[in-house]
Amino acid sequence: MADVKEARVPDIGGKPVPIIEILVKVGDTVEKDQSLLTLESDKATMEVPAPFAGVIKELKVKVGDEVNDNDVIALVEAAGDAPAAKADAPKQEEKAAPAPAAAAPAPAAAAAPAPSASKASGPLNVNVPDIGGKPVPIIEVMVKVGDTVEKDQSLMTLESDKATMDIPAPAAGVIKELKVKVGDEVNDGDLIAIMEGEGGEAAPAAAPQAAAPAPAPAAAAPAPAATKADVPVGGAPRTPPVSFDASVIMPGNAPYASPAIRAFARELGVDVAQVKGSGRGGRIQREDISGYVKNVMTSGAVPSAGGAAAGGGNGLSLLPWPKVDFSKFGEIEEKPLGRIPKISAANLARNWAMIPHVTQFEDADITELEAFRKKLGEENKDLKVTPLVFQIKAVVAALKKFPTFNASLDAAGETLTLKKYFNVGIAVDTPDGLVVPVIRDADKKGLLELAAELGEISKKARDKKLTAADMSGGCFSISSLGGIGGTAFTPIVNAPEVAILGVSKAAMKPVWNGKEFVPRLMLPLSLSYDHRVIDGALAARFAVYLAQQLGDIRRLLL
Ligand code: CAO
Repeated sequence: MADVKEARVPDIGGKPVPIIEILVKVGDTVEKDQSLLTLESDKATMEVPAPFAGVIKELKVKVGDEVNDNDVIALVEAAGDAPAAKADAPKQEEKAAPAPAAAAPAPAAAAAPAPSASKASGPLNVNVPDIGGKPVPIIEVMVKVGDTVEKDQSLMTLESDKATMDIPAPAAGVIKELKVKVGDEVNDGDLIAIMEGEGGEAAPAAAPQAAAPAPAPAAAAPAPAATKADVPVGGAPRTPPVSFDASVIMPGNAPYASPAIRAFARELGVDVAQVKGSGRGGRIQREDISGYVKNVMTSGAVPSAGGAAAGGGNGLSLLPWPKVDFSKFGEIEEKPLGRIPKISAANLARNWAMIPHVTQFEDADITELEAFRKKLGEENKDLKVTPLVFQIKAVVAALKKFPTFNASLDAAGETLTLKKYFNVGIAVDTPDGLVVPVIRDADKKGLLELAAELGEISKKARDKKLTAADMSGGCFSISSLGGIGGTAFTPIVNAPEVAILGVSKAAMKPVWNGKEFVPRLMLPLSLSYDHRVIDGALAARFAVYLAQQLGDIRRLLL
C-alpha cells in the first residue's frame, strides 16, 4: 500500500540555506534520488534528492524560503515498492548519522584550517576538508600566487555530480603557492595551497587536515556512501561527507555554474541562463560572464525595456531583460500589451533613460483656493471645477516668470528652443492606458473655460476619440493623481518638454503661522525636471512660485 511520507532536508550543517529553485510540482511522479530542489548558500550549491520514489502530494516550501536540517520539504505518496530504507530524514538527535540521500557542503566549514586560522600569521596550509573520501575534480581556481585574499574568500571550486563547493581561505593573507590546478582531483585533507597569514611573524605551518580534526562539513551522503561516511578522520568523529553526482546536478537547461560564478554574475546583473558555458560539460566560467558583458556593451544590440532604442547613438547599452519562467513558481496568465501602453512604454523608457531627472517637492496652501473652488462649482453646476484648472492657471503664470521651463532641448543637446505660447498637456488615465491631450493657449482661457475644456478632453480620451493633433504641441505637462491619493511621486518628463508637475491629494495639515498651529489644506506638488536644462535652484524657485500662486487666489485671478 502506498503511504504518504515526508521528504526532508538532510543534514546541511545546522545553518539556514535559501532555496533557489524547486524542480518539481504537486502531482509529479519522482524517482528515488531525483532532485526535488536546489539550495544555494554563498559557498555551495546543492540539490536535495527524493529519498524514495513516489508522487508529490504537497510542497511545504517555496523559492526563497530558508531551510535547515530535517525541515520537511514535501509530502510524497511513496510508490508501493518504496525502499524500506529510511524514507524519512533523521531526527535532530540522530544528526551525526548519514542522511538518506543528499549532499550539502557546509558553507562555513568547507576549509580545513588549523585552529584559530583566522588570526594566523606566517605560512598556513590550506587543505581540502572532509568531502567524503572520494576524489573530486577542481573546476575552478579563483586565485593566483601573489593574490591577497580575505578570510572566507573563495579560493577554488570543487564539483562533483551532486554538488558544487567552494573552498574558502581559512584566514586573510597572501597566496604563496598553489599546489593544484584546474582538473586535478583532490580528496580529504589534500594540501591545495600555502598562504602567508596576515600577522607577518613566521609561525608554524598549520597542521594538515589529516592531523587536525576537521570541522564537520556537515553534508549528507547517499546511502551507498554511508558506511564510509562513518569512518573517523584523524581520530575525530566525522559527519556524513559531501557526495557528488554530475549527471543530475543541473537538470533541464538550468545553467551550470559554481556559487562563486553565480555570485559574480549577480554582481554584474547577468542572468546566467543567457550565458553559454565554455567549460567542461558546458560549465560557465568567469571568462564566459566577462565575455558576455563585454559583448553586450560593445554590440549595442540589446533591446531596451519597452522597445525604446535607449541610448541608440548615445553610447548607452543595457543588459538584456532577465528571462524568467514564472510558471515554475505558480500559476500565471500572459497578456499582450495594448497599442497605447506599448507606445507609452517606449516613450517613458527613452525619457527615463536619456533625461537626467530630479524631482523638487513643495506644498501649496490651497485652503482659500478650495473655498473659492467650491463656490465656483456651486455657481456652475453644469461644469466640474476641480483643483486641476487652478493648477493649469498657476503653471502658466510660473512658465511666464521662468521661461526656461517653457522650452525644449534639441537632440544634440546644444540648442534650447524657448516657446512664447502656453500649451499645457494633461495626463489622462483611460482604461486603455495613459494619454496626454494638450490644452492650447491656456494663458488665454479663464477658469470656467479651462474646466469645460478639461471635461471635454478627458471624455474624448476615455472614448478613444483623441487625434494626434489633440496630443501634440505641448509645452509642459501636469499629471494629477489628486483624485486618487498619495503624498508625492516622481513623474517622468514628457520629452521634448523639460519639466512636468505631479500633483497629489490635498490634505489638512497643522501649519505654524508664527503663533500657533492652524489647520490648512495643503496640496503636494512634485516637479520633475531635466537637469541638463534646469538647475536645482531654478526648480526650487519655480516650485515656490507655483505654491505662492496657488496659495493666493488674487494673484491667480490677475
Ligand atoms: N486633492 C484633493 N482632491 C482632488 C485633487 C487633489 N489634488 N485633485 C482632484 N481632486 C478631487 C476632485 O475635486 C474630484 O472630487 P469631486 O468629485 O468631489 O469634485 C475628485 O478628486 C476626482 O477628480 P478627477 O480626477 O475626476 O478630476 P481632475 O480634474 O482632478 O483630473 C484627470 C482629471 C483627467 C487628470 C484625471 O481624471 C486623471 O485621469 N488623472 C490620472 C492622471 C494620471 O494617470 N497620471 C499619471 C501619469 S504617469 O502614469
